[in-house]
Amino acid sequence: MTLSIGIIGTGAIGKEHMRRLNHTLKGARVVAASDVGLEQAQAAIDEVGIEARAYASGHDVINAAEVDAVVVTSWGPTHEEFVLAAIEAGKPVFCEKPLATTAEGCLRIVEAEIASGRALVQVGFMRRFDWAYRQLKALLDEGGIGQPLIAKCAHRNAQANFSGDAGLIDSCVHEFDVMRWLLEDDYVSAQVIQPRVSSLVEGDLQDPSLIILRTRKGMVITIESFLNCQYGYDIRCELVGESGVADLPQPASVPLRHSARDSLGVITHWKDRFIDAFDVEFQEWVDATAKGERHGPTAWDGYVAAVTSDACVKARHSQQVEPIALAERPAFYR
Ligand code: NAD
Ligand code: ISE
Repeated sequence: MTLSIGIIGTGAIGKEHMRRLNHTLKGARVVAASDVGLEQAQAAIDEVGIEARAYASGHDVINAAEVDAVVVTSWGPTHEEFVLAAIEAGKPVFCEKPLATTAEGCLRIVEAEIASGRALVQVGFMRRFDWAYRQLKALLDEGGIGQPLIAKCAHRNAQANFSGDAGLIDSCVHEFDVMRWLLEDDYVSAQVIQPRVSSLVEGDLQDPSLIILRTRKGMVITIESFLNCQYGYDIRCELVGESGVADLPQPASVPLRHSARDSLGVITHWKDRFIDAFDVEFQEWVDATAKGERHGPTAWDGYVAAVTSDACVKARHSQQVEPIALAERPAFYR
């Protein structure tokens, strides 16, 4: 069976996913697309080089008879509306992060999905599908470092044109999700510490930042968020356990000795660092969706990430340790 997909939002990542669904993966094809206007959707269809119909609105895509499942890759503030409409139409929906821009919005999706009685929603937290994080998790699960005690993460973008609190919401949301998955734990509090701002950052962005999360099982997690580190795209995670220390494996590159230096290359963009993770994430989603099964990060995971982002934003402004209080997890997501 080939899963026929409608995609809403044909910007940077929308086109990437159109390409991978039609040209890289098996069992799926994009048959419909929309953006803010018909022309934008048609231009993306032409650029990617696929046979698909352009629609004027995301709701038309969701309700199109030829569409079995929906992928939402439009701007964050539009996600809630489209995910709710897909649930209403009874169609499986893959939504890029964030699931919604507020925790309340995520809860509305959680409630709608439960009311529908079907597991329809997956959130695009692709790090759970990354080979490096999967290796680290396998080592942890087999007791390779004993009980984990401390995690030290770094999320560095070469340049990101963000303002305000966007780094805590749009960027670190990946750590908020992947560390819960890796450690099988939940957060209880957040603190955000600001060093002086890099002189290479423009506008009101406080960059870099240091986030400290405490977990229910008593771990401490630090996340250095640096959106304008200049030198590359660099994702780090060191786990300190009772009997050993494990590091997130890094992508391979050709070791080079040249001009009196011994060096390794550094990737410069998330698209390249996580290209394999996106492929695995979508292939597993397509396979599970075709079988009517649930797979991957749920609407509940989207909600927890949003609550964590909210607590971090509050902690940055209050300069206090802020609690992370979750609603009770519904049986549907246990
Ligand atoms: P983008 O600005 O390049 O593309 C967004 C597109 O959505 C634009 O083409 C815009 O015209 C369209 N759009 C806006 N409102 C719309 C509407 N009502 N209906 C249909 N289309 C609409 O942004 P992007 O970088 O492609 O990001 C899109 C989403 O993907 C964001 O939520 C972002 O956080 C997420 N993202 C995730 C990752 C990841 O690593 N998982 C990476 C990049 C982006
Ligand atoms: C982007 O939207 C992503 O999701 C990337 O994974 C992240 O590293 C980057 O900071 C975000 O802007």
